[in-house]
Amino acid sequence: MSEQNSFLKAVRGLRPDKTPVWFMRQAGRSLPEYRRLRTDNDMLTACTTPDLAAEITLQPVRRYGVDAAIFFSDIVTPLYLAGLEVEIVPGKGPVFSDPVLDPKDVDRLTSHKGFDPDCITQAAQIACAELDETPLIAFAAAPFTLASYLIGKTRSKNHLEARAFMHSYPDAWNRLARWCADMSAAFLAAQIAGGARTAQVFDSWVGDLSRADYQKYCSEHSRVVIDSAHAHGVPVIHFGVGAASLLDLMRDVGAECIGVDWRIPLGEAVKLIEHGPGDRFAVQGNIDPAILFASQQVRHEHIVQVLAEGEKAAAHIVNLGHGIPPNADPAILQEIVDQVHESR
Ligand code: 1CP
Repeated sequence: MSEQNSFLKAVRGLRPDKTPVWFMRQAGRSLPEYRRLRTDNDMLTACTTPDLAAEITLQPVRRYGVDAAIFFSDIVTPLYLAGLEVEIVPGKGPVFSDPVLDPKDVDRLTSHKGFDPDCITQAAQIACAELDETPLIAFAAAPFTLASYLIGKTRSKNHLEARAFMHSYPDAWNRLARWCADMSAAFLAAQIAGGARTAQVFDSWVGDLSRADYQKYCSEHSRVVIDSAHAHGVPVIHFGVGAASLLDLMRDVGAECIGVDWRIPLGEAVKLIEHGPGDRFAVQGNIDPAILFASQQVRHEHIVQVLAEGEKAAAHIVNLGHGIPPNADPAILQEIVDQVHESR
């Protein structure tokens, strides 16, 4: 696959002739073909059955003609493969049977030393064989976001339990976060071995952290994950929700491209991310998922605005500011892909 591919060029901060577009959660519940496949298979079975995971990965690429595929799986798949008891509860998300409540729970978790990556690599290989020129994005969670599902009996508002744990037991937190980083790194490695050409690190819930706590408790662990992708020669997109106050710190963790949510214009994000003249970063984003439910004219104008803001970055990959909501209309997503492709 040539580095002339528009998505691969843009990730590395070089402006391609055509602005690339893909969507977070493009493989999933908004697609009728996904819902059909999932009726007989629970989520983690779909994630660990190579033919199914590959097929679901390919569905949105066939349908929309997006410029990249994202590997179909979940951030907790490596932990499930490592033997942890976890269920993906419909409408809710991952729930672990034995959550981390105190430091000795961390010792129990970290005794799981890894997982068999074969089903992941095979799924990526099957998907890449059909994708041909369209790149596959590997993904994994950043340690804070992964740990936020492991800590506490319920998922607390603003991830209070995870943050309380990190303050109460800094040593145990660091061991847990480092273990999460190693699991995410191994998950990326398995996808890259199967042919993925870029990695996206999701730190979806990082926006709940203060700048000081991000630096003290999280950035070094996120760096482990990003460095691991770089060690395989693959560029990285680093994404967080509600993370405008952290963008400069996230940039320092080392990814080539920063994913931005819908809360700030891309031009403002670029000013926060770039440290000075000549410092040119790629950005990804940031269509407001809410406009998927607005009128055609509102949508059209919003996309024009996002594209104009994207011109302020070295390179721009169009995406939503977070994942596709399950009740979104695929016809509207198609319209967005077409508008972006016709734009330049
Ligand atoms: O019942 C179903 O169909 C399950 C719904 C679902 C799907 C389709 C879940 C449960 N995960 C996924 C797939 C998924 N998860 C992908 C597939 C590829 C694609 O984007 O098309 C990816 C990249 C993820 C990553 C993921 N899982 C993240 C990070 C991205 C984000 O949205 O911020 C997070 C936070 C999760 C946890 C998770 N898994 C599932 C849900 C509903 C959630 C979020 C729960 C919550 O809000 O806490």
